[in-house]
Amino acid sequence: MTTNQVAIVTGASRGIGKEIALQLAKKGMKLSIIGSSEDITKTAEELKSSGFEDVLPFQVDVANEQQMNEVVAKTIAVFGTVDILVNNAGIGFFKLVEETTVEEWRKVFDVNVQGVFVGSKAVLPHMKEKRSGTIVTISSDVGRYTIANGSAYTATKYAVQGFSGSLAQEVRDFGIRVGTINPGMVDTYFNNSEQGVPEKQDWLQANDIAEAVVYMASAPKHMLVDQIVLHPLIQNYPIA
Ligand code: NJP
Repeated sequence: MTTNQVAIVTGASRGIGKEIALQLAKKGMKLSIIGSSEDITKTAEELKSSGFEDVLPFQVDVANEQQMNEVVAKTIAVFGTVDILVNNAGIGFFKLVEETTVEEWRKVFDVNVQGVFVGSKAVLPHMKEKRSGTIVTISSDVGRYTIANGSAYTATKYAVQGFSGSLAQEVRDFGIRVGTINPGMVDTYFNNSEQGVPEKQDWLQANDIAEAVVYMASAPKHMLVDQIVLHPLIQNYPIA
């Protein structure tokens, strides 16, 4: 990864995405950061007050194709290019199938799956034209194995794995790398929880995921890091 590269990070208002934005800024990258709430402006202000001037905030919904196309167009107009897209925005809830409503099912698919499709589709023409680019999607450990009480969320992350694998093969001849990061439990605000509470002190930290993104994006051009799987040591999960 060289300085002066340009990244778009979705879901950067808080949690993992905010830390990814900070770590990429520290590497000298110019950033467009996306969130659906006003909090995205606060994140941009925090980054700027830490000395990272090249940050554009966008309060948009990742599932909205027109809005995401506008983000990419504005990023290219201001910063000149897009080198890296981090599809991080995501939501989750954990319920029995019969307690899950169709509205909840649609919403989680809109953000977690359509958001990844729309964001990736928006950057592809530019990346194909310049014959380089990296698309990193924050998937989940439950994109690799199933859990009870999480059917909708788990289904979205399996969908994201299928999408990313297929896209990786579609664009490798254009010098574009597509990979996923599959974390276990991470201390964030996910699923309406609190970040930094004592119960989560042994979980993965947002910075652990941000460092994996930096590794994936800064790999030598001839190398594709397909997938990074990481769990907290305390998490009991099936090891393949
Ligand atoms: O969650 P949280 P994480 N359009 O709630 C944004 C995956 N993951 O950091 O919309 C645009 O702290 C929201 O901003 P705002 C997970 O599936 C996590 O943990 O302004 N942005 C906020 O910045 C997800 O893909 C764990 O409120 C939207 C961010 O998304 C990723 O990690 C485990 C949006 C969510 O921050 C980041 O989640 C795992 C929209 N429509 C995978 N909707 C874990 N934490 O344990 C939400 O395996 N956002």
